[in-house]
Amino acid sequence: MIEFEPGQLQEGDALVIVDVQKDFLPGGSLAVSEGDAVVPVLNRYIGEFHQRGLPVYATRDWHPPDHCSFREQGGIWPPHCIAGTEGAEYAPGLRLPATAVTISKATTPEKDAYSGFDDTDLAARLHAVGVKRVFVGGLATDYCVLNTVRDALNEGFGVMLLRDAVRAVDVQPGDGDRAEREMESLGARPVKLGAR
Ligand code: VGL
Ligand code: ZN
Repeated sequence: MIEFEPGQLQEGDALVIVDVQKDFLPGGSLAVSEGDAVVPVLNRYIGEFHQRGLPVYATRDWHPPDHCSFREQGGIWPPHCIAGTEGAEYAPGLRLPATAVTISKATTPEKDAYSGFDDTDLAARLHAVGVKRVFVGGLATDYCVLNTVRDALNEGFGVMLLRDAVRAVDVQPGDGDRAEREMESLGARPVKLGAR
């Protein structure tokens, strides 16, 4: 993993925070083990980006109540992140700046979507403001982070994976580790922000 100094952040960099929502935290309906541990780490990243005038994006899983990914409807997940419910709120303590852009995703009942780029305007928004490189962290490593990173690379962005700011669902043990290796093999660089 590469230690990345905050001073190396530059114009064209953006922070993309994936699905840091209550339902993915311990106690939530689709809890990610240690999911809450990403919050203070991301707050530090948010501060470094915001302070430099670099844009911050936050995706959120924003499902209709009858989303196809829910077990009751034959899907594989317990109902989670239903639009407008408490479980879909951002993690308490996540200090998103007022200028952060929210990207709601997976809003179509009959279509599953893990990536923040899937049927959203995230790519267009990033390109429109000259973003070249995205720093990605959040939940969960093996689903929405993985798919968001894959699409970011396909869209031509450089991708830095914030290794200390992700956690995995690990439906099968090792899923998170495998996802990290896959992201690296596709071209994402695993980094963490060093001390200033
Ligand atoms: C996610 C499972 C179901 C995620 C979303 O944000 O990684 N995982 N829906
Ligand atoms: Zn979901």
